Amino acid sequence: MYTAGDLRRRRAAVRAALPGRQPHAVPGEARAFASANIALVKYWGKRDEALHLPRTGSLSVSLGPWGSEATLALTRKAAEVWLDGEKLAPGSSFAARALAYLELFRPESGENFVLKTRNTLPTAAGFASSASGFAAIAKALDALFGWDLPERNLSVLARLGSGSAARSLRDGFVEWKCGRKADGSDSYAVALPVAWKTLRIGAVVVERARKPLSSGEAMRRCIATSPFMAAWDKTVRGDLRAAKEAVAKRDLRALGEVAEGNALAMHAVMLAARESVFYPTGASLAALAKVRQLRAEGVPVYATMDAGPNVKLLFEAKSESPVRRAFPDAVVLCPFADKGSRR
Ligand code: 2P0
Repeated sequence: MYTAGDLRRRRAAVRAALPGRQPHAVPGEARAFASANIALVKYWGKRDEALHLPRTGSLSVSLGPWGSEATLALTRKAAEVWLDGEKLAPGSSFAARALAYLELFRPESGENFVLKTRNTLPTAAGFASSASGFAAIAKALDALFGWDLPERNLSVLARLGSGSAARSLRDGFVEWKCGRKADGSDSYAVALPVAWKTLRIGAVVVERARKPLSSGEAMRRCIATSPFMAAWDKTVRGDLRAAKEAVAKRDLRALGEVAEGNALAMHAVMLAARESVFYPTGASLAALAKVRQLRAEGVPVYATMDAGPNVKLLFEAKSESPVRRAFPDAVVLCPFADKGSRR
């Protein structure tokens, strides 16, 4: 997956994020939880593949109690990866990715990891779990080895697992800073100090099958072939400013317009790639049309989509009834629900 040079750079990034600390043989196990997140201004494109460094900043909202839990322990036997109570074959895609990541943190004394992950995301909601999964693993490493790392360093470590995992260490609104440095030490996420209790996220699942093309692959193709990539980078910078302003004012209309426009612009970048990447299905487009219809009827609801066909809705508590009537199967999440109430 990574060249020898990439691996050296990844190891150097890990060492830099662990000042005065290192992995060492420890008894026992450590458990940690991280929330999933939905990008309102998307991360789409890397400037550095090995370190998962983005071309632009991005902004997300955390899903609070919905995410992933990771439990880590060391063993003298073979490494193991478990997902939701099932032991995965080492070659399966999540196990291979997780083990390649954990390899960066093996103690010099040679122990392997036993990783058990569990998702608290409602499976019916169709959210991706790689962001919360890798953020939970980074937190569990911190707890297992007793590092007590600053959050910024943890965000850097999570990013080396999956880019969007950098944003999954904090609750609420989170900005992942693009950074400028080649080693990525200034590309980490920070929380915005805004609580918005009435904000709701609706998940409209139109397809459960795995996506045919990974987002990493799709990003690469867009960078190599999409004529809209340069316009995308510029669009994101403006959207990021506007979205932060809207969040500070808790202005759903302003935030919704930016988030919906940003998501569709990202899909336009993909549509223009050669060969085109097109994740939405007819059912996704029908859901988007329904969102517009609701807005025309005076219900402030906005849509966003990631690298897949499912649609996520953004609205406030006061619009919950008409939104639920229009999307009876939607799973409605409260990102600012009190911790613990919905685990
Ligand atoms: C995001 N996505 O900002 C964007 C929007 C998908 C669409 O981050 O290759 O799994 O591990 O850095 O984080 C999905 O990409 O990619 C993603 P890698 P990741 O949420």
